[in-house]
Amino acid sequence: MAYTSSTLIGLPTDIGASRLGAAMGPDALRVAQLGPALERLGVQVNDLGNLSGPANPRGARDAQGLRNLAECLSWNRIAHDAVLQVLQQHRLPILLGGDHTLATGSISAVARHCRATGKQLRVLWLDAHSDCNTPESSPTGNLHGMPVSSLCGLGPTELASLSGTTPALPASSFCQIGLRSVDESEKHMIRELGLEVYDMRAIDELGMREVMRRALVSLLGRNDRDIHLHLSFDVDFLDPDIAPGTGTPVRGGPTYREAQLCMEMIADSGRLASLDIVELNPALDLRNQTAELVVDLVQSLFGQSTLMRAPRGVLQC
Ligand code: EXY
Ligand code: MN
Ligand code: MN
Ligand code: MN
Repeated sequence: MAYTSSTLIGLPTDIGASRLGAAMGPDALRVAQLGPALERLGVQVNDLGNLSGPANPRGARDAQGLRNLAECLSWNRIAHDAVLQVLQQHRLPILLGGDHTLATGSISAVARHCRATGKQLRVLWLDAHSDCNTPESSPTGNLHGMPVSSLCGLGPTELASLSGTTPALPASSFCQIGLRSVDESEKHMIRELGLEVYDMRAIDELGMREVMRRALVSLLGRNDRDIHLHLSFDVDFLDPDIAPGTGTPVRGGPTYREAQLCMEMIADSGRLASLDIVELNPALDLRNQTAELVVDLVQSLFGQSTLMRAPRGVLQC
């Protein structure tokens, strides 16, 4: 790993979602022993606890068609500032959401940090959804369906400009994996932005190993000091049979073994430098099994393997 020190940032909000409950995500991950699990792998962990922000007013859609924009903006500023501060301390931030709106703030901070340090940013977006609606196209007005377009400069202006530039990063930095619920408007947006997408059909046809090899190949052979790999992990990426604790489940997602391989191959790249864990909804979970599964997968992401492996930075395929 490039980083042996990590900071957990709890952001307890469901401001961007329709269903309540993701606000309890950070504590469910602590109950599932996320910090101690990382410490067992030799990572030094610091937990900032849960940061505070505005309550969820459960607002109706405004004139722009958005719900809770002001509160979303506050939460994303909090996410941005916390993630930036952790990066400046040369630690690996782990954002504990909270809904996926928070990735706007988190990735805006990562983009700002990469600009300041001359690094190239790659964002892996694990999700059942593409999250690239705009205020004009969104069928729901929920801001957790818009972070990718916001980061690409097409969302609400206040969110799109959080990183200090608009867009925060080029659309070509993104790679989306696991998609299986994409609105018609988003299909056009994916094409317009030229997003690199491996949907579930690609995983079925190519296998997770080849999908991850393609997703990571551009990072290899480069000095890891020049690369920043950010993982935005929406829990609804996982098949709901193994991960029921999420607000927008979609059947037909990656199995336990596919998800493990995905995390292991990211670990093997040796480039992971920041992480969002979002959309865990303990109110919909069964005995915290989804949180426990996420902790299990994050251990693989931080290098846990059954046998001794080759040095990091060597993709095993
Ligand atoms: N595409 C739908 C919308 O824009 O409302 C559903 C979005 C769900 C987003 C979840 C978090 O990934
Ligand atoms: Mn740094
Ligand atoms: Mn999402
Ligand atoms: Mn999703």
